[in-house]
Amino acid sequence: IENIVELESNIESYPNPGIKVFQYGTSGIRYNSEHLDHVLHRMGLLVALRSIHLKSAAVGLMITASHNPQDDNGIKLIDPLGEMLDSSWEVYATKLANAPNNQDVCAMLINIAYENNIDKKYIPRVYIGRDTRNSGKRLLDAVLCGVNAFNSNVEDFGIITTPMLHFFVRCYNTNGLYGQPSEHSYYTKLTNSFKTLRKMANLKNYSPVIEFDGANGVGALKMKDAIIHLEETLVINMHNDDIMNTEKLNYKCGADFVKSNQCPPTGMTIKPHSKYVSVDGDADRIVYSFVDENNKFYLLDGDRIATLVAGYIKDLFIASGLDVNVGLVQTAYSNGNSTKYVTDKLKVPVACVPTGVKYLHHKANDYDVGIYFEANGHGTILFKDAIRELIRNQCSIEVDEAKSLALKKLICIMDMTNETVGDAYSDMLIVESVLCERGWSISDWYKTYSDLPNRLKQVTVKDRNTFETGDAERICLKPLGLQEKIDSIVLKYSMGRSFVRPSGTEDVVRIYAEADTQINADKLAVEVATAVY
Ligand code: 16G
Ligand code: ZN
Repeated sequence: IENIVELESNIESYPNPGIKVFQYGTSGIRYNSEHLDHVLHRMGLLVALRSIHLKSAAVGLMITASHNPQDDNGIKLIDPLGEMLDSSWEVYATKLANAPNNQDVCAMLINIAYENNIDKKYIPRVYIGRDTRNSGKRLLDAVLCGVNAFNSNVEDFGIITTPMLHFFVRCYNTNGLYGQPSEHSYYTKLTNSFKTLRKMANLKNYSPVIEFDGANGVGALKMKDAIIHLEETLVINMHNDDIMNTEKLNYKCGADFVKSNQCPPTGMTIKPHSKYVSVDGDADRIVYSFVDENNKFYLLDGDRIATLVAGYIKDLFIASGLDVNVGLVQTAYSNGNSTKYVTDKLKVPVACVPTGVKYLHHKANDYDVGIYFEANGHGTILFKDAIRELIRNQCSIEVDEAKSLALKKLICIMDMTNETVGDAYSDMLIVESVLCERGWSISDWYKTYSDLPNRLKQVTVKDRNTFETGDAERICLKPLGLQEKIDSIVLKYSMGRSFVRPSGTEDVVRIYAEADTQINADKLAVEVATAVY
């Protein structure tokens, strides 16, 4: 840091009004956009410093509040391989966001530089993107002011999806091996492998028609661009694509609405047995759904996608003759029957970790091929570098036709996957590939296993920090005695399971319950909620 006076005057442009205490949580910082200017400015400063620390590697800053309402906004910071910000720096982010006055911000930055032995000779490189929210442009200016305090190389990609920005960051830092940091490269990489695989696929009951619910956000905008690349493979009918009226963003539509309310998105006509795809406000989550001839609603959420993908990949490896360890990572929210199906039927090992993508992502790295999905529709597939190489090498020398075909298909799946983070577009291509390969309609997919009836509830408590969980959130350690109460309640229910955890994003405690019937799941949730009060 050359010039403290300059830095101080930069910091003065965005003082902290001191209205709210922020926390860099499981998915960055999110709040009503009115109060975020100083936070985004400081995140601009921090991300530039992070890049200097990482010797000019590109780091990413995404301005988004995902599935939250239009009035909110927020930030997600991205590390060089497209992964989420390292947790030691999350602590800095929280401290900086809350520093009361300008001198504190300046002192903190100097302290971070000192603690990390940061060598100021490196010029930072910062990649920026934002979703469709109205406040995005104003907050971008705040970010730019912060980033430019360090004379950074800045690339503003404008309105893009969160997973696109993750992808671009990784592309830059891996010298083009993963693709180029451009939308064109992103679409061609993912879509070309999709089209190649499609040429090898089976059709039968499969239908290429998709009714796309864009949540009136960036997912819709980008799907319109993608359609050109998908010609002759998918028929995508666009709905909820009104990005001009931003109050419609995520409103009664999109992946979070459909998953949370277990009902079809509004804003479109729902026809029996059509295939509905809903994404969220920054297009990192996806769920499928349909209704039958009696208008009964069926949801195919992250658990379903995970089981579909795990089964397919496992089969491809068996067919390829390669002995590779494929595993699935879930959270406590995953439906008990999905876990059972994957373990007993697919014979794929399942790990359970606490809620939050970074925990799933981390755990997935333990397998040669790690598939992870949260029930809410956020997930991807991770291939170890060595496995990637093994597949490609084996494919180039394989003489057995069936094995060679399986290897080619695996390569297509690898190239279609955005491994940096959950990506609705990439996930959709993967799901469509597997469905087509299997020759399945959406109801065929649904028939693979049946979900246990379940219920989510939340209760407002005085202090959610008095709740502490263990064993990947499946047991409640504090308050003392609560778990014993939950155990004795659960015992009364056939197939009963329930857990309680403090939310990482809101001031509430969440309760999940599942049992043999919907009535019982509801009752169980109520009983456990009563024990929590
Ligand atoms: C965040 C997480 C999401 C998780 C949710 C749980 C990321 C990118 N996002 O949105 O994965 O499901 O929090 O929220 O990690 P809760 O703690 O309020 O239940
Ligand atoms: Zn999202």
